[in-house]
Amino acid sequence: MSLSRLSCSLIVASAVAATACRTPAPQDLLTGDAARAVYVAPGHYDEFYAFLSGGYSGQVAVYGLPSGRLLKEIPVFSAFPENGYGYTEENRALLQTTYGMVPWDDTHHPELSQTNGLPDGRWLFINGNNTPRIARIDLTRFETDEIIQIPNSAGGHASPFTTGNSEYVVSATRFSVPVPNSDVPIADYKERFKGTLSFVRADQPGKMDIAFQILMPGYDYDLGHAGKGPSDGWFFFTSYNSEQAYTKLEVNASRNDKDYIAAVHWKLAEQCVKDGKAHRTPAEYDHNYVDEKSRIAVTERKHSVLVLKPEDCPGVVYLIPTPKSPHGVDIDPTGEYIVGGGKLATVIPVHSFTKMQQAIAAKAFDGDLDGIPVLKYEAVLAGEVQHPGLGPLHTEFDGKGYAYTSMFISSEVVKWKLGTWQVVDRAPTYYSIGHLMIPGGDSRQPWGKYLLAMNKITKDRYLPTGPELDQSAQLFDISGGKMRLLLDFPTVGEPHYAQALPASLIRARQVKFLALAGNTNPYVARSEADGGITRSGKAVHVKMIAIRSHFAPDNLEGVMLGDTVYFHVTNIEQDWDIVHGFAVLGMNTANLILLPGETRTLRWVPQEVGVFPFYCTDFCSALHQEMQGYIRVSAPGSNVPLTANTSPKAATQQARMPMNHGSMKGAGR
Ligand SMILES: [Cu+2]
Repeated sequence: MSLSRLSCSLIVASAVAATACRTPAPQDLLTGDAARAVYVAPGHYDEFYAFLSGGYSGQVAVYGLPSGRLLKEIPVFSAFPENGYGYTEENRALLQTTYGMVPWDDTHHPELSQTNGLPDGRWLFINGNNTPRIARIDLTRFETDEIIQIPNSAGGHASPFTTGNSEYVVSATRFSVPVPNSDVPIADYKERFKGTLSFVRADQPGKMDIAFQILMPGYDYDLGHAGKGPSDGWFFFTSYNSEQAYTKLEVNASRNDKDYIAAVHWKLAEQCVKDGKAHRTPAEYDHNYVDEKSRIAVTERKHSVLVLKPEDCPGVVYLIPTPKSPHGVDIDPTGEYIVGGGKLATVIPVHSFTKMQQAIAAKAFDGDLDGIPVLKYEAVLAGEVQHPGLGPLHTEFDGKGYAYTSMFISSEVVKWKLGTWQVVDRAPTYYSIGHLMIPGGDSRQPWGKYLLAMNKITKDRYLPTGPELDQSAQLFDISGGKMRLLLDFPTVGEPHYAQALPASLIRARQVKFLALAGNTNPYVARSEADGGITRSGKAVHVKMIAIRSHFAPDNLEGVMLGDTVYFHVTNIEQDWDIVHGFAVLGMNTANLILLPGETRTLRWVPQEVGVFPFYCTDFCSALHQEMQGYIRVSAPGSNVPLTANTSPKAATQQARMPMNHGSMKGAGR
C-alpha cells in the first residue's frame, strides 16, 4: 500500500479531517499560474531569504522564496567539507565542548534576531540539540561566529527562542537529568531529576553568556516563545511527561489528560537574580567565539552558572494546564493569545494573557506542583478550535487575524480565525508536516504572503533516489482567502523549522570581501613580500598568499619528516566572490577555502620523504589549473636549508596576463 493510501486509511478510520485524505492528482500542484508565481528570472532576486534547519545534518540551508532555490548551506554544528568549517586551525574551536570536539550535531529551530519584536536581519540563532548549544550566525557574512554550550541540560530542544530585542535567547532541556549530573539510580527520577530553563544573554556579539537558569520540575520541555506587546516580559514553554515517567514514554507519558505550559515572568526572574536570590552553582561549559578582526575562534571554559529556584522568587513561574503532550506554544502578533499545540489533543487550546493575569490576581489555582502554582484551565482559556484535524503541532500567524496550524497526523495545514476559533480553510500536505513557517509569522508584524510547510516524509514526490529520500518543503500562497499550493521542493537534511524575512533586510548589509588591511591574524601575509618559511623546533610555519593565479611562495624546501607544517594562507584578493582553495597531497583534512582578505591555517604532518604538490581547489581564473607549487620533505637530520621561493616574477607575469574571467566577474561590481 502506498503511504498516501495508508495515511488515508488511518485518517478515515478516525473519521476526522477527511478532506485531508486524498491522493493528490498532479494537476492540483500547478493549477493556473502557480509556476509563474514562483518563477524568478536569471538576474532577478527572490523576495525572501528562508533559513531552514538541516535537522540531523547540523546545518542551516538558505533558500530563496518564492523560487525555492537553494542559495547556501551554512555550517553550524557539523564540520563541512564545502568550505573547511571545523577543519582549519582558525575555526576548529567553534566545535569545542566539555566533551571534546563534537563535529556533528542536530539543529532544530532557527531564530532570527529581533528589534522591537520584528526580525532585523542582524543574526540567526540556532540550537545544537544533542549536546545542548546555541549558535549565532552573522547575517552580513552567513557564517557561524559564536557557540555557547548549555550545562545542566540534555537535548536543548526548546531553543533558541528570542525576546523582543534579542536581550535573551532561551534553551530549555528536553530530557530532565540530575542537576548537577551525578551517579544516581534512574528509578530515582521523580526525586532527583530536574528540568532547567536557561536564559542566555545574546545582544552582544562574542559575549553570549548564561545569565541564569530556572530550576523546574522533572518534565520534558519541548518548545517556547516569548510574549510580545502586553505579554512582553513573559516567556512560555511547553512541557510533556508531567507523569514523570522514565521508561516507555510512548505509553507512560500520555496518561494525563493535560500537561503544562510554563509561563515564566523573565523580567521578574532578572530582578530576582539582581537581588541575589539565585545561587552560583558549579557547572562546566564552553563558550566559543570568533575574534572579529583575526577571524580566529577561541574557546573559554566557564565554571559556574546562577540557578534560580522558583520558590526563592514568588510569581516567577505559573503552570497552565494544556491538553495533551503539547509541542508548539505560539504567541499571536498582538501578544494576547497563547496557542498550544497538543500532539495527541483533539482541540487547539488558546489561552488569554489578560485572563492569565486576572487568574493570577484572583489566585485561581488548582494547587501547585513542586511549589509552582497551577492555574485553572478554564480561568485562562480564551477558546478552543474544535475539530481542527489530527495532531496539531505548531501555529504561525499572517498578521491579518488568522492562524495556521500544522497537523502532523492528518497531514494538512488548517487556517482558523483568532477570536472566533472557527476553521476557515484547510490544505493537504505531502506527508506528515512538522513545523510550518510564515515570514515573520511569530513576530509582531508578519509578512503574511507565503507559508512554508516542512514535511517529514517524501515517498512518491520526486524521482526515487534510494531507501532514504530527501525531505520536502511546500510553499503556499496565503495572500487570498484560500491557501494555494505553489511549489514543492526537496530540502537538505531534515527541514525541522525555518524562519524567513525580506531579502532587502539583509542584502544591503552583505559583506562583499574581508578588508585585508583589517586582518589581524598573526600569520597574515598582505603581499608577496610578506611570504616566507620559519622554523620553531619541530613546527614549520609557512606564510603564503593566494591571488589569481598563483601562490607565493610556490616552492618550499628544508622540511623534515617529524615536522609539523602549518600553512597559513591569505587570499589577498579584494574583490567580491573571488575565492581560492588550498590542498596538499596526502593531507588528511579537507582543503582550505579562503575568502577574499582571509587567512586560514592548514596543519599538515608529512608521512613520507619526497616532493608533494599543492594546488588551488576553487576554480578562480583562466589559469586556475596553473595555480600550484611544491613542498620538499627530507629525512630527519638532513641539511637542506629552509627556503621559500617568493618569486617577484610571478607577479609580473600576472600583470601581463589578459583579463581573465575571474577579474571580469569582479570588474562590474
Ligand atoms: Cu521541534
